[in-house]
Amino acid sequence: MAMAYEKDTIAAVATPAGTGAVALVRLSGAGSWGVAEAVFRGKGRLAARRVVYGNLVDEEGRIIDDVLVTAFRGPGSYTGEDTVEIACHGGMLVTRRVLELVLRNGARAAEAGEFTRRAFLNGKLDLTQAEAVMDVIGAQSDLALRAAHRQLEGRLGNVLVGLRDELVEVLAHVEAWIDFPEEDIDPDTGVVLREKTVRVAEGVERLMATAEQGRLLREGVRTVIAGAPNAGKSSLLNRMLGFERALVSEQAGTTRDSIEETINLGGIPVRLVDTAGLRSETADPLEAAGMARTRRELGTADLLLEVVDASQPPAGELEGGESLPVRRLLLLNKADLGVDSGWEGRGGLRVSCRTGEGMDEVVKAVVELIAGVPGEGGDVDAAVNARHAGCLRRAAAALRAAEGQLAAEAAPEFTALDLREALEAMGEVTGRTDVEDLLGVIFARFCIGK
Ligand SMILES: Nc1nc2c(ncn2[C@@H]2O[C@H](COP(=O)(O)OP(=O)(O)O)[C@@H](O)[C@H]2O)c(=O)[nH]1
Ligand SMILES: [Mg+2]
Repeated sequence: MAMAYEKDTIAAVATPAGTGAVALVRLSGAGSWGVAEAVFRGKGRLAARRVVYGNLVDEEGRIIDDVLVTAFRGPGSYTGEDTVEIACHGGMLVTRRVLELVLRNGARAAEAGEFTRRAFLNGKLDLTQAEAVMDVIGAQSDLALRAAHRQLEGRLGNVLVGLRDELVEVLAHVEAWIDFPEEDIDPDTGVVLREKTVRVAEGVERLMATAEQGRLLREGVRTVIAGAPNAGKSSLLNRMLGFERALVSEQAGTTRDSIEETINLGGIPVRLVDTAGLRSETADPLEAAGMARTRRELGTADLLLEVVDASQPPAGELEGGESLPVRRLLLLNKADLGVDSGWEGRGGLRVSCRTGEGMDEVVKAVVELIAGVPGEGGDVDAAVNARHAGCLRRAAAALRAAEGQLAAEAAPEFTALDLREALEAMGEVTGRTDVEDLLGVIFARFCIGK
């Protein structure tokens, strides 16, 4: 693979700013070994994939730090270029001195994300994998991390490459009709091409459908706890958090403001929001403002935990109709006092925030609602992000249009336009748009017109 981007040598501190035992200064580019050799006095010379101990010295021969240096030869490195990693002591000052030293000796300060950008440009990663690097670093829960790792492995890219290859075959056939109109078109071929197009469209749409799950995994599930005053909403928040975060009182209307905390529920990041209780009327303007806020929270929630005092007969569910989230769970609280027979058949979970009864079931039910897999925290093969979803939506629309053209036996030029648009949109997801090359390969196999 051609080195598209080995012009200059970049350097950056790869570890977070702050004090630590060690810090890592990373160099990448054709000149990186040269830069390192200019400032390093080691017990032995740099060698690929070997760790060498020694000192970094400045232009006056003063020792800046003692370090471990690991060198890599491209393309067998993260960026695909020659790379050097300098592990120095993790003080803020010493780290800065090391970076300044390599910058004075021929390296340039890397821009944000430049190492990974080079890895992409040198064909080490596709775009989905490059994005997954950030997802792995930013992951806040096991499930999000697992999904990010799968994407880093290239699963999403592989699925897309498979779909794209199938589609390029279809396009090759359609373009053959355009290029060789005198060739007889096998009537069955049209049907087969249409079937293939539909198959690819379905694959793209399946990926698109994971976008919602991707968002929930990356950003967390906004979960609003709502219900009548005194139902036990604040008690539920405290129970789920495992400590007393919200004020609990037998006085109705204690919670006026929304309280938000993030917890890890079965591997899913869940943002719990405790709200002011909803009742039909109040004379207290502060409580009224709290209730208005609760309604707003409900409008943006991914999940609703509706808490009721089940020791009392039902007195009207949450109204609010269309503004309530689709995912909801009814919690029959205060089960320790006994559940009123009026709640039978409502399908709620019996819980007690006082004794902890039913809390495991709540966790299980929430995970199931979000991940769709009971118990084991879900198994997400691909969870596309918003950028992917945008490209995939365009691809799906173009594919469905192509399907229509094929069904109507329209002029192949129109079909080809739609198919190309779909391929381009799919290529944008991975950043690989080498359709012309692929067409060449397929045409070579085709032997059209002998
Ligand atoms: N017996 C019993 N009392 C509860 C339970 N959960 C909450 N409470 C009581 O109900 C009252 C209201 O609780 P709170 O969490 O402040 O309700 P909120 O207004 O919905 O936030 C408090 O006195 C709690 O101690 C429960 O499961 N069982
Ligand atoms: Mg409360």
